[in-house]
Amino acid sequence: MNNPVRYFIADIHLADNEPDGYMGITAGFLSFLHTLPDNCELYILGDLFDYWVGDDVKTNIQQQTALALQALSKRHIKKYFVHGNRDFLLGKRYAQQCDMILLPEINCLPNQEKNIVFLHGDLLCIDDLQYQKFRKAMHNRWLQKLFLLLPRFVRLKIAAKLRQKSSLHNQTKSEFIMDVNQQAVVEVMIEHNADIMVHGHTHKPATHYFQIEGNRATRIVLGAWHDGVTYIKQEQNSNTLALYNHSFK
Ligand code: LP5
Ligand code: MN
Repeated sequence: MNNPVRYFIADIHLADNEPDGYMGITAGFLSFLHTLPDNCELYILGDLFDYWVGDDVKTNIQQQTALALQALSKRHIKKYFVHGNRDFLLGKRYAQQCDMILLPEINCLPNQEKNIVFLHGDLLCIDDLQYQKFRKAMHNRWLQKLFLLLPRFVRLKIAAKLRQKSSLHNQTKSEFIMDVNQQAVVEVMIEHNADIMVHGHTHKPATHYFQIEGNRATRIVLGAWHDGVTYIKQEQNSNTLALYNHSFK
């Protein structure tokens, strides 16, 4: 193997409204960035922000995060971003500000004989028919263009309404419905010739082992950052990935 140290994170849900002086997600995230070794790669698998209504809405958290990510470039740390269901509108302009590369929905990294496939994870929740319908609508290019033309305060109001509706809907959905569908997992892994899958979204950090066509397969799920730091690390020149969870210091 010949790979740099790699980190995968997702579902940080950065927001502006954290109380002052509270050692919460923002502080925890910024100190995590400081601990990254020089020359590593950081893969952000979506929902970096709690919601995103356009690159032109410049909030403190957006600015602070861009500066922190941009600063990593001085230490030759490469950043990659996959959109989540909360920040799918994060655009090229902001990515440039952070000096991070925007990636498609599903991506592969070569690893030994097979690939590591990584994605946000919402695509795999196919039993949640309501959500998949909603997702399809949200990903309509024209609707997105129209939304981005709206005044900022209107966009923020719509986002707040959608968040409220989502929380309400989630209370009525079963854990099973909101989790990934195993058949969808297997299909994506076969299509991308992968024996390891990494994703977030479900907020259920765990490592799952199973078989695909008689061969061992692994799915590693990243946690959300509400309770602490959670990431997957691939050591330099190693083909294994490990999940780490610890509380904010
Ligand atoms: O996000 P989370 O964890 O709560 O739940 C997700 C799914 N919900 C969402 C919605 C997001 O939270 C809202 C994001 C706002 C982004 C910014 C606005 C950009 C608008 C752009 C317009 C082009 O993704 C949730 C899943 C859950 O994950 C688990 O997978 O279940 O899905 C839903 O809650 C969808 C509902 O089932 C159906 C949605 C009903 C919406 C009703 C529309 C009301 C319109 C009001 C507009 C003013
Ligand atoms: Mn998500």
